[in-house]
Amino acid sequence: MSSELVWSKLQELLAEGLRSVGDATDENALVAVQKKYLGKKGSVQAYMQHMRELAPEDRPKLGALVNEVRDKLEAHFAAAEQALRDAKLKADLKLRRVDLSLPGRSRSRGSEHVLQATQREMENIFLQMGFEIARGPQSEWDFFNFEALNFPPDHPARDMQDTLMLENGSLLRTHTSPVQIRTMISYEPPIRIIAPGTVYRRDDDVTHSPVFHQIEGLHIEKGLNLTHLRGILELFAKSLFGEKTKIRLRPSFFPFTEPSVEVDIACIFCGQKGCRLCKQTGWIEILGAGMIDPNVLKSGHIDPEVWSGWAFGVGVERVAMLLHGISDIRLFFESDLRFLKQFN
Ligand code: 2NL
Repeated sequence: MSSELVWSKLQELLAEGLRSVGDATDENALVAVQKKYLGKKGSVQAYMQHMRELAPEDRPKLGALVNEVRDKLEAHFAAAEQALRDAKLKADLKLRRVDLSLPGRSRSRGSEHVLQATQREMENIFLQMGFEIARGPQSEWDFFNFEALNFPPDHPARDMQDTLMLENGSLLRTHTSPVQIRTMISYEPPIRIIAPGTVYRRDDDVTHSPVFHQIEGLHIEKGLNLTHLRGILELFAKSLFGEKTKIRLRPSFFPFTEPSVEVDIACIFCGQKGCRLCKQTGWIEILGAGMIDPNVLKSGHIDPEVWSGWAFGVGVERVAMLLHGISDIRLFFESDLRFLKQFN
């Protein structure tokens, strides 16, 4: 074959290929055409077979021509492929009825639970005063929950009626005092800690929940007395309920403190005129406290002849109920968004 003939045949092949591309109406047809002309055994490549028939000086020219035809066809294929894809997308979009002007579905962000917020607020007051936060297990041994705290063996709190017992002989802590005992054993005084956390009792009514939260505080140092307790707890009450809040101490009893006191705040609802919430007394009880019983210090490996200390316990639910005027403790645990959203 002469180089002129090869040249004109290649031009014909190019024209034919371009026409076939134009005739292909879908992607499958286009791929078939592509294979026919540009595949390894395609008709463009087949022209290389004629190389040997040409004069040596014409051979590079043939190679260049074949490449040129191939490039042109390839460009055409790519353009046709893109055009098919665009047409398909357009047809697809025409079928859809998407109203892009509709507002999106919003997902609400979670927020802190009112109890968590109250606990954090109380923690911060003590952190500012230099107390540290201590934590411990929620399932405890009788020793840390009762024995080390000077509960006599027949104390009613140790009864199954009041405490949730576990099968391995441990129990669900009824207060966070065990954390304080563990801290006393593990650290040298002076000690200034608070132990916030979940506690459990067999108790269930509008003001008692079987699961509730408590913050206990412990201050052990040389020469502490009730005035130190009073000073810190007064500052705590003022920070929580307002600068003008007055407190009073009433004698009470706990197995782990001696003397023991109940701390009241002047009624924040009626200004001490007497109302339903303070039961006409003008005072509302917020926490229990006292000087740590020497027996309890000994349980914590601390010498009561050298060190003295005071401790307190306050209910997180009780404080949150007072701060927000909530009358039923169960609302905290029902996860009803109509209730929870009021505190955001
Ligand atoms: C209350 C009363 C109180 C304590 C808790 C305590 C802990 C140790 C030693 C001595 Cl390790 N005391 N804690 C003291 C007095 C009262 O809680 O009514 N809480 C809601």
